This record gives sequence, structure tokens and C-alpha cells, in this order.
Amino acid sequence: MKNYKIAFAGNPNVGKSTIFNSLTGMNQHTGNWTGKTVGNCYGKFTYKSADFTAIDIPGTYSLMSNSEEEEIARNYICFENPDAIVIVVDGTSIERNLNLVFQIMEINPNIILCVNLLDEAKKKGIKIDFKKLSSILGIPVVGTIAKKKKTLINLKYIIYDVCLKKIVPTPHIVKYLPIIEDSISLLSCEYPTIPYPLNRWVSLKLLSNDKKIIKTISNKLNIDLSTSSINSKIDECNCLLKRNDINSSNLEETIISFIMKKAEYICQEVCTYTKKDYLSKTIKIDKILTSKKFGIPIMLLFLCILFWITIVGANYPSQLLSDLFGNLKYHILNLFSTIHSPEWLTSILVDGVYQTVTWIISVMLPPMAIFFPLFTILEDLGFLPRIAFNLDRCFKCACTSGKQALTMCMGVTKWYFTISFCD
Ligand SMILES: Nc1nc2c(ncn2[C@@H]2O[C@H](COP(=O)(O)OP(=O)(O)OP(=O)(O)O)[C@@H](O)[C@H]2O)c(=O)[nH]1
Ligand SMILES: [Mg+2]
Repeated sequence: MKNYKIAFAGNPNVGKSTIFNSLTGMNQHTGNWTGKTVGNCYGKFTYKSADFTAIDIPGTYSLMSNSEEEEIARNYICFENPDAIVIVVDGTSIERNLNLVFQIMEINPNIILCVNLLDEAKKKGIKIDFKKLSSILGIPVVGTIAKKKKTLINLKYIIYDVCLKKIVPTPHIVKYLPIIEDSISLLSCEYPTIPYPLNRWVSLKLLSNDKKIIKTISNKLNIDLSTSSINSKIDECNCLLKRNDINSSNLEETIISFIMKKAEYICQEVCTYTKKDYLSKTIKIDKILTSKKFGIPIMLLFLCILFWITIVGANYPSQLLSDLFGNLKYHILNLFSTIHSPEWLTSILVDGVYQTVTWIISVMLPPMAIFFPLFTILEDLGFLPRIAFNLDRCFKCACTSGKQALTMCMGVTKWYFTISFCD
């Protein structure tokens, strides 16, 4: 019996892993900050006696691949040919998420749109017309609340139908300027073995002269994209595009602007906002927490408070535990002398094993028991993603992204615990 491959793709932090875990019974890491899933994770489930392999791929905002995990996501979506791709989007910000949806549509037509976080959307007074969204996009659309398992029944049902070709999605791909469309058609004739719509995407990559992706495409699809006939077609297309002020460096921007316009139009058509003040409040908080003037100072203040509570607060339970274990050691030593245990054995068991284990517990446990719940509160308040945003530019200088700030915070705390342990 065939085993169907389903990929869970989407922007970071939209609930892909939560859905994946729920369907497969796996335990992928989830949490309220971006970039938790950094590699593909595989799981299996069965529905109506059909077998499925689900692949949880890292979150990505686009298929341009700016980081290693985005490259992993892009390579899977583009070259692994899954039977269906479930694109998970955030029901509270469909417009922003549609960018990736349209990009994936250009690669694999077997798409299911899963609008998740509907509970959050409801809280924000956002109503979505799924039928209309489905007919505008030409693909099946299903609404879910990943934390509630029963809301995933419809998703399983649609996955089954798409994989068994009972439903055939016909994505309405965004059409760009006629001159770009003409260039795409002209180039696509050069590689008839690449199926539609992937050939469109390959043409766009050739026109934007994205050397890294072109090399990957050539390797993965085992096709030579540097033949003289393709090169002369590219030159011909570039001449045509130049006449319309489009060149390889602004082509991508032109395309994205078309996609964004379409996304805006779709949102106007399918979303209704019943609590306008809720949105404006979030926007105001966002503006303050991510502003150039207040963003970094507020972030530093919060992190200092977090470290201060952890370090100072942990001293008291640490001392208590240390006294408790000290008293206990006295009784244990008495017990060992009562049973006339040899000195070397007492030394190994009490001064070695017992002393080390109790040191670790009394020094490490209290700070961890304070730090991690505090960190979780910041995570649930949505402050951590904003920290990541604030520090992104700074971290880019070290060739990494703002997301690493969170790992760094944990690193600093671990470093502090280790130092205090050694003291
Ligand atoms: N309220 C609510 N929270 C959700 C829902 N789905 C997921 N979450 C929460 O959203 C956060 C992100 O979920 P993940 O499953 O880790 O998201 P992801 O898309 O895998 O994230 P990355 O791997 O970083 O790309 C977690 O805290 C989840 O518990 C939902 O439907 N409603
Ligand atoms: Mg994940």
C-alpha cells in the first residue's frame, strides 16, 4: 500500500509542530517563539486505512532561504515532491502569511491551506470566510485550533482526499506584469521535463539571476540550466524586461509587490474585523516594544529583572537546601559509623557521591525552577519574539539571526549557574 508524504510548511510560530504532534503522536518541540524546528522531523499516522508520513519542516517567511533552516524548508518544498503540502497560516494575520502561500503555489499545486490559531483570531474579533478564501485561492481551506484535537478531524479528511486525488487543488497562481509572464513562458519552453508550475518558478529564479538557487535546482533536478540556448533566452528576456525598467535585482521586489497586493485584496474580501480597537491596541504595544527609542531599553530592563529575580531569589532556597542536605549528611555519617563502614567507602559514598549530588541540587535547582517559569511567562506574553526582532540587526553582524538571542539568554543563565556551582 502506498505511503503518502505530507509536509507541514508555513511561517514560523504558526502551530505546525503542534498539529504535527497531534496527528502523529510525536513530541516535537513547540513554544511561543520563532525557529524552534530547525530540521525536518518525520512521523507517521493512519487515516481510513491509508498510511501517511508527515514531515514537520522548519518555519520560513519565504522561499528565498536566508538561513540554514529556511534552506532545509525550501529544499523540501521544492525538490522532495510530497503528495500534499499543508500550509499552516496564522488566522490572526492571514495577509502576511499569504506571501509564502503564493510562493509555494508556484512550486507544488497539491496544497491544503490550514488556517490555525482560530481561537486567537476569535479573541481579536477576526472572522474568516473559508469558502470564499478557498474559491479565491483554488485550494481546499480548513480552519483549526491545533491545541484542540477534534478541530483537526477536517484537516485529516482533506489530507486524505487530496492524497487520494478525490480533491484536486487548482491553485490560482498570481499573474505578474504581462512582460514578466511572457518572459516566463519564453524560458519555460527550454526545460520541458520540469512540470508546471515548478518551471515557472525556475524561470523566475533564472531571470533574477539567483546563482545559489540555480545551482541547487540544477543539482536536485539533475538538469543543466547553463546551456547556450537557455543563456541566450535569458539575455532576450532581460532586454525585454529592461525596457520596462525591470532588471535581475528588482524583479524579486516587483513580484513580491504583486503578491502583497493580491494578499491585501484577499484579506479585504474574506476577513471581517469586529473588534477594531483590539488590533489597534496590539499595534500600539508592538510599536513601543519594537521602537528604536524604547525597544532595546525595555528589553534590557526586562532581562535585568529576569536575571535579578533568578539570581537573588534563588539564594534563599539554595541556602535552605544546602542546610537541609548538611544536616542530613551528619545523620548519614552517624549511620555509617554505627554500621562500622570502612573509611574509604564512607568517603566515596558520602564525601564523593552524596556531596556532589546535593551540591548540584542545591545550587542548580532553585535558579532553574525560577528562571524557566519566568521565561515561559515572557514567552506566553509574546515578549520573546519581540526581543528576537529587536536584536535581529545586531545579530546579523555576526551572521546569525535575532532568534539566537533567546538561546543566548539561556546560555548566559547556564553559564552563571555553572560559575556559581564551581565557586
Ligand atoms: N492559542 C493557540 N495557540 C496555538 C495554536 N496552535 C499552536 N499554538 C501555540 O503556538 C505556539 C507555536 O506553536 P508551534 O507548533 O511550536 O509552531 P511552529 O509553527 O512549529 O513554530 P516553528 O517551529 O518555530 O516554525 C506554541 O506555544 C503552541 O502551543 C492554536 O490553535 N491556538
Ligand atoms: Mg515547529
